[in-house]
Amino acid sequence: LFSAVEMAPRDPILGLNEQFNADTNPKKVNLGVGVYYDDNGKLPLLECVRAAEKQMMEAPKARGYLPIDGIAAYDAAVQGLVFGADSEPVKGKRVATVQALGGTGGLKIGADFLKRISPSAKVLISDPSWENHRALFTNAGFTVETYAYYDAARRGINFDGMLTALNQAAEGTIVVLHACCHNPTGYDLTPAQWDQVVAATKAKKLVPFLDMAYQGFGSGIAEDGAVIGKFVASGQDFFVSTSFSKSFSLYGERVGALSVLCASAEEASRVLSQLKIVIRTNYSNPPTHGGQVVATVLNTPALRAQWEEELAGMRQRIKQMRVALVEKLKAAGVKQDMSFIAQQVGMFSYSGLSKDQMVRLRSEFGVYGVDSGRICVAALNSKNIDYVCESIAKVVG
Ligand code: PLP
Ligand code: TYF
Repeated sequence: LFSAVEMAPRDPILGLNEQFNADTNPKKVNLGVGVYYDDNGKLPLLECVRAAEKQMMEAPKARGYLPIDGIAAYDAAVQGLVFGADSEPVKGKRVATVQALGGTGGLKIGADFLKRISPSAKVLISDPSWENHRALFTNAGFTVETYAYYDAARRGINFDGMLTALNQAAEGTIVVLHACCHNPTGYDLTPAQWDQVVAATKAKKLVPFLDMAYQGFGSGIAEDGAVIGKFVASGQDFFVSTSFSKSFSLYGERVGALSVLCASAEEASRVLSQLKIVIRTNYSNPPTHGGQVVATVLNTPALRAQWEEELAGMRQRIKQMRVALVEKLKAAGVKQDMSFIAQQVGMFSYSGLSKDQMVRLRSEFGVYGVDSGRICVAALNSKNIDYVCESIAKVVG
């Protein structure tokens, strides 16, 4: 049965972790996978999460099956965060939201549902994008192509190219957009550019699918979510996947969601019924713990305030690391202007380093980044940044 099964390639990013773990260099630094570490290089357990878990431990509950679409209070909290609790779509019950297994799970439920209703649609992802976007939509049965995004020469976005691609796309094309903190480049659209993207997807009758994996890591929870309001105001139907992996530091709990904005409450209830079929035929219903933690935090004012503070702390620390990286690269002797790193947002930086340079960083210095030149700024800290900068200075020469 299995004699002809081929060895599948490793995930290019998660595979780096295995290589990193096997590296015996005592100075090694993992800037590969997108995970936030604190200044001591530790994965944080947020205080708000600890408090919510304590509360849950003090009144332990039996673990029955959750509803297929998850914890109602969780789904409501997600809607509040994404659309605003008092927003017209939420008040008008035009949003179908389901709890999902991380942001990835939200994307997959959306992709499977879209395949049922638009089987011949194409999917456009940014060039470049999170590699799993391509794999996930391809596995859902779609042909995946790209729209122009990164402009290496200008260190920014090829916005004309992006708009051209959207304007040339066939009606019904699914367009995956990074709501904020673009992975891997760190370059986000300006509000004015978003206005043009919203107008283009509306004019060409495209299907926007916003991936919101980093809400709160760019400028703030509301600021990073502002793009949702623009799509709502345009009167389009669209999809939003949410991930709490990074913003709650709950990677392993798999907490995320999918929200679908529909034209009416009646339409939303039909869409929800179909999302539930996708879920039921995949894993039946979501797990309890992570969703309960996030719902408790988001729905308890004091814990929510604490979360916002902790999230702001993570955001600010990343920004400090960006500024320090620019200064220390210069001090280490890097001649080229690296100030673009401080203009990028979110957890990642497209450093502009070549594949050869990234390979040398890994093999000679134990500094692990992705071959594309992407480094995770959120894994830098006051103890490893000097070594990282000296190493980069040596490979860029
Ligand atoms: N989308 C993007 C752009 C990401 O970078 C990630 C990162 O993990 C995800 C989705 C998936 O999130 P999760 O780990 O919650 O599945
Ligand atoms: O891009 C990253 O590093 C994160 C983590 O298949 C990740 O989004 C990477 C690859 C993957 C799943 C998560």
